[in-house]
Amino acid sequence: MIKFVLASATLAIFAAPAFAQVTTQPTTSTPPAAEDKFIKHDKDGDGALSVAEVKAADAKVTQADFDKYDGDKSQSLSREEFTKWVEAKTTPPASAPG
Ligand SMILES: [Ca+2]
Repeated sequence: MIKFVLASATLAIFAAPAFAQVTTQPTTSTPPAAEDKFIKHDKDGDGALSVAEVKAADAKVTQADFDKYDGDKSQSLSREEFTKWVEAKTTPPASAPG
């Protein structure tokens, strides 16, 4: 039992530096263009785009469009949701003839 405790303590000592090196890097894969647009349209800087902010950016956007990408129905688009929208808008439809 004592050996087990010692072994655990030794592991903890070796593990400590590894924990110290862990940095909290954001793992967002947001393309720079979408990220840039997101920041530009996020007028109140709360990290999400409300329907008003989206409509201010593009008056043609309807509530239905908004709801389609508001995956968690939070009435705002997160960066992730907005990026999906941007990608959908910038990617030509796969059903295009040819
Ligand atoms: Ca906002």
